[in-house]
Amino acid sequence: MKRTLLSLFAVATMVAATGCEPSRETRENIVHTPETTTTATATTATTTTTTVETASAPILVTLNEYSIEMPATLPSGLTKFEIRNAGQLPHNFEIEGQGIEKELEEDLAPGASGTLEVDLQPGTYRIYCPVGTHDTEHGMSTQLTVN
Ligand SMILES: [Cu+2]
Repeated sequence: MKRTLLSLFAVATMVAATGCEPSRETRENIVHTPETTTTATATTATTTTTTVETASAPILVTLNEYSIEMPATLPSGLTKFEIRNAGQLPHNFEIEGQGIEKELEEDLAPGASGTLEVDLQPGTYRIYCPVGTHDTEHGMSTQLTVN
């Protein structure tokens, strides 16, 4: 009996104060909804950023007369090489080692780029330009070590 009376008193007070019909549910929504929305948005933003950082970036390779600029060591696994010809002559990118022999399907014109995906296994690889005598007479080659 005491509880009922208290509740009635509370309801009566609120009706008097607001002039409309109050309910506990409505009051809770008004108080908590904005807080919940803010938290959910912040969490989503953090998750998106993490996913972008985790994705493996392509390995940049720059070809020139007569050099191949790229990392000397790389971790094993599926690797995407992004190769750019920064020189004045056509060049290509060929990788040989551990039973792998791959090159770009077409030579790169000056200023052009191409991508080559290779599943790298641990070991050493020879990387060179197969165009003309760039490798044999001009030393356009380098070595890659995969760990
Ligand atoms: Cu070349």
